[in-house]
Amino acid sequence: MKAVRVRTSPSLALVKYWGKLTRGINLPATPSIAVTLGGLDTTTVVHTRSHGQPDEVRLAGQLQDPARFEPFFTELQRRLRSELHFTGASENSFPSSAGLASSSSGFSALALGCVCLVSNHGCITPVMPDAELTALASEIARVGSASAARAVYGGFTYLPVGAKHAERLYGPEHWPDLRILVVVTSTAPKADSSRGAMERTRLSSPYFGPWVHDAKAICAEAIIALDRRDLQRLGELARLSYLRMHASAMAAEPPVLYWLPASLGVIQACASLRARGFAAWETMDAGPQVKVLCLAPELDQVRQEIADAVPGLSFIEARPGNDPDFSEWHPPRTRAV
Ligand code: 2P0
Repeated sequence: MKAVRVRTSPSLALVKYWGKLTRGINLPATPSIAVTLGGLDTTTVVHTRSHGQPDEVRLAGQLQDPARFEPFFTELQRRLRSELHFTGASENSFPSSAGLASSSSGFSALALGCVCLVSNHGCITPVMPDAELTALASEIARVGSASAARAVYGGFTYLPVGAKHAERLYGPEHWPDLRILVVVTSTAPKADSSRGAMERTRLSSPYFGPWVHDAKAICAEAIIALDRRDLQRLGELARLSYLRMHASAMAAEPPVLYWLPASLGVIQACASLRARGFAAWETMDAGPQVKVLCLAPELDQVRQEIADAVPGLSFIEARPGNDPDFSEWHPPRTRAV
């Protein structure tokens, strides 16, 4: 097999990773737990390259900056003890670089595809790498983007402080009626990359230390709430986590401010829904979109009330996603004229 198609979904943190340790590459300073967003897809076709050709990545046909991928491919060669080079061609079913965690699904698909090609060399049918190889793919994906370490798994995941790879907490069957309503307030690519913004927060925000200090206790309690499928408590902890992350980021110099007026409108609409007894718990990442945790029977009403409260939004409905899937890829046949 020389090419494989891998589908992954982005990893939405319920408790946030924001900030890196000063040693290693992309080792998180805070622990995170996440749900993989089934319903948002990244599909990446990965090929091995002929000898002497460099690694190359395209997103929606556009060649990506090789410098962004260099540490990832260096780690890949080192960990797989392989001199192979690869090309990856990726498409997202959702807006890229807009705070919807496209780097998590992008790097996880690329890492899984490369691991699959190396480990399946000579085989015909691509399969999900075994647990050990998936952990290895998670470790390699982390060097591309720390959140990508989580996106090699479906369901619910955990990335501890300083961890090289993520762990699976539960598959999607743990909480089948959980829904995540992705509320898109803007599809414009963000001006402040999450990588630069979190480093600026670490270096200049007086609140970075307290944010890191609190994060472990929030995460430990959130793991218990997730285990119990206790949306009320998980929602409260998710809210603490995203607001403390953003509070520390806003206090950086220069400030990191991802929120738009519409983002705040959605936050207020969720508070109003909760005041009327609905479970609607919002969270935000490195962008202006708001993601709302709710339960399947209330999803339509939650969406309608948010749409009525804030004009101009669009919505994507997600649920705990499945594990990545793999299929063999063949080049399209060119017809003789
Ligand atoms: C997360 N985010 O836990 C947090 C919450 C955004 C807010 O991980 O520098 O693209 O490549 O490791 O993973 C987004 O940052 O950053 C992110 P790098 P990444 O999902």
